[in-house]
Amino acid sequence: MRDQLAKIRAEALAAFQGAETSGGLEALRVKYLGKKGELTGLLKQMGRLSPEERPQMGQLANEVRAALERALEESSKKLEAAALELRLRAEAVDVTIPGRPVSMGHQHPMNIALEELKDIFIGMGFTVMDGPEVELAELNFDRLNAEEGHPSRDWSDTFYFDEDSRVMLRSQTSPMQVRAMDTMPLPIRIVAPGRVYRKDEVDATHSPMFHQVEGMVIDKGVTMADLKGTLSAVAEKLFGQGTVTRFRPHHFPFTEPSCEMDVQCHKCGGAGCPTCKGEGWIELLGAGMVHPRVLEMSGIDPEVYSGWAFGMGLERTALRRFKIDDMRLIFENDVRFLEQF
Ligand code: 2NM
Repeated sequence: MRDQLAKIRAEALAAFQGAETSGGLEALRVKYLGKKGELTGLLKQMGRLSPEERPQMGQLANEVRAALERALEESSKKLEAAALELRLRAEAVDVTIPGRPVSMGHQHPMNIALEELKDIFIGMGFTVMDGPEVELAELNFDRLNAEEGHPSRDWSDTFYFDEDSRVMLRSQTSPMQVRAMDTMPLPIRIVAPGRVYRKDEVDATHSPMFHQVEGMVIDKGVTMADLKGTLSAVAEKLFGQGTVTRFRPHHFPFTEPSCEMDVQCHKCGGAGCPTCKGEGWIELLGAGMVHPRVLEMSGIDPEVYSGWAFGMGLERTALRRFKIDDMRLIFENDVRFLEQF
């Protein structure tokens, strides 16, 4: 029996060492150490031994079992390490291979113009505000002194959602100024850029959706001189130092007095050329002193506070800034066009 144990031990140790896969090793474990394995089979014959021999053989058998289990564990670890090594080598990434070039996009010309404008106003202490495109006619019209019957409220000009003309796509970003007057502590300095919607046919200078940048200042003692000084400074920052501005009288329901600001054509210096269509001047924005009724409707006392506001079309500004002659190019997003900026 001692010989048989030694034989099983030697055979099993050699077999374990020679195993090439963990599956093969498991089969060998069953063969030698399993319930019906060789070692167990031998132990079942212990009954035939004399009482003196039995404990010695028992101890020897336990030693063999322990030795085999140790060897099994070792081989199993070796196989696992080898398998891992193989996998790591197979899945290795060569970090020295040159990468595929990524084609980088860039900002849309509209976004470039908007970022420039925002930078200018932020530099002057304005806060940028964002708000809903689906708006109440109350905020878009009533609170801006455009009463029932005002031509811009007509169904042929405005996108309404309901029969009662109460919910609409905003036609200007001024409702944001109303929200600011309703909620912000005075004084207020804000700009509100965003999409606006009007029922216009598409042509070289019109689109039913376009972008506006509107702004407003309300404080004690604010005058038309602040409006002219600030907006002229914006024009200089946008179009270069020495840019000449002029203000013409105009009419808006929400401002009194109202005006439009032109910049002298940068191409011809005011002589008249194709860029300014022979005018020498290019219209940039509408503005005015916030109407006392608009202040009152937001609970601001027009005897104490005054303010000025402006609105400019972003597409038109971008067209001018980048010397583009058709607004449709701005919206078509043809990369051959966009790549030029
Ligand atoms: C314009 C022209 C003139 C304007 C007025 C206001 C408010 F809310 F303060 F009354 N917001 N925006 C305004 C004034 C807008 O767009 C051409």
